[in-house]
Amino acid sequence: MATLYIGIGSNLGDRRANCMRALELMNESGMTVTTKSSFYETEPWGMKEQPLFMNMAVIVETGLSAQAALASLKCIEEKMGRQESGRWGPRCIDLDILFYDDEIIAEKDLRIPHPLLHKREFVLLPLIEIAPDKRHPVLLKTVRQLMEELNNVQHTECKKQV
Ligand code: PH2
Ligand code: MG
Ligand code: MG
Repeated sequence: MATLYIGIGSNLGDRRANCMRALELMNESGMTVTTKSSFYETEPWGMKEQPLFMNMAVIVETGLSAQAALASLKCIEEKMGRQESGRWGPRCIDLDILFYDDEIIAEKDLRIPHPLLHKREFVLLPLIEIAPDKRHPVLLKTVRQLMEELNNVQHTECKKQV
């Protein structure tokens, strides 16, 4: 079994319901969700002119390889009706692998750890809630340390939902 960390985002339709539906589909696809963060409503990063996102992060136990997990997550995105909207455009659901155990993978379609995770408050803030001491296998810093470093250079609005 491997431990997978996944970042979830949605900024179209019923954003919370979309995230919850994705969790159900993950549970049905060999990825057992064991821990989930709160929801955070976050300012769009990268491409500003789009609706606010709802973001969360989850920890999953799985027997799937990283490649198979990626294929299953893409399949869930498709099933939920995700349309092509460009690199950072609006989407009803986005499921990104952040870490897969301590593996480092650099393939054309699969890069783990997620290459931008340390630059994104909307990823680190939910992640810090569920895995503050998880160490980034390339940067060799914990999620908490990465968040502190990012806070020194950039701040984007992320509102924890109650
Ligand atoms: N996802 C993106 C681009 N920008 N901004 C926020 N706040 N949340 C996201 O999930 C997000 C984003 C591309 O996947
Ligand atoms: Mg993404
Ligand atoms: Mg994605």
